[in-house]
Amino acid sequence: MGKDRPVPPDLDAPGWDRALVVIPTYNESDNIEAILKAVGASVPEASVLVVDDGSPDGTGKLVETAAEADQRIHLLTGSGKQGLGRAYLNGFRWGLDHGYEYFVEMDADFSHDPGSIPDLLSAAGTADVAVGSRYVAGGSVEGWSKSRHALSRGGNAYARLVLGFGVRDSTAGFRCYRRAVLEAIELGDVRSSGYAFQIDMTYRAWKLGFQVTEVPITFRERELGTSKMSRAIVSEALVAVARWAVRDRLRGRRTPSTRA
Ligand SMILES: Nc1nc2c(ncn2[C@@H]2O[C@H](COP(=O)(O)OP(=O)(O)O)[C@@H](O)[C@H]2O)c(=O)[nH]1
Ligand SMILES: [Mg+2]
Repeated sequence: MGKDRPVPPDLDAPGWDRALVVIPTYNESDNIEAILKAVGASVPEASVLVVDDGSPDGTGKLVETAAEADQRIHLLTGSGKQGLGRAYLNGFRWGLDHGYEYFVEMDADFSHDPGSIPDLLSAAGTADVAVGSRYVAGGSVEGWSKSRHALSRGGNAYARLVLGFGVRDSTAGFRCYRRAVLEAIELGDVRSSGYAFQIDMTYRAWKLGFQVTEVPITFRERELGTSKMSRAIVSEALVAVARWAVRDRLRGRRTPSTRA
């Protein structure tokens, strides 16, 4: 067989016009217009849903204006700052109701390169969850101090060890879920926010037997706006991981179910 023979398109595979990029925002007026443009340039066929918690800096207004000019841009407004987890859960429900197949999570602050979205979508086309990973070969972080790096690496090693999955960057906020995963997870049971939310969703997908794959990405610390990361968010994750591990050990359920 000639190796130049074109690969026939998989007609059953849903196209990226059924991809929804969900971006949670709180006070991202310095970044939001540019990130919307960059996402549109990287995956023109995808839709974008910004989940803004009524940012006092007017982020929501900027999104409204962008949405008037581009029908692929949507805004969901939360009532007050409710955290990253709540924003994503509301965004996922909106996307499930609107028939999307691929759900990309990304930050508004350019820490996640919109140019990597196609890599995540491609990987999610064969796996169920594609995690944009800093900690697999080819992945990296730019702009972090040694101590910030150690916190992230340590937290990830801890989650992997305690929960028993193989994912090296379970706190990553740049990822893509297939619709089936979000339908299978009881979204109403998910209470965590911050980094705990990302670990929680990874652990739930893995326990349900979905394939979680990691795609190398470069994470860059933000240049504009301010981080909402706090000591409370880190503590929430550390405590939650221990609690889930103890609960599942008591129930004798620590290995993934097998999916056909
Ligand atoms: N809707 C919403 N978005 C949030 C909230 N907290 C953070 N974000 C957004 O989540 C993304 C990541 O937050 P960031 O502060 O950059 O966290 P860091 O990267 O861990 O420092 C950014 O797009 C934020 O604007 C929140 O309470 N509600
Ligand atoms: Mg950030």
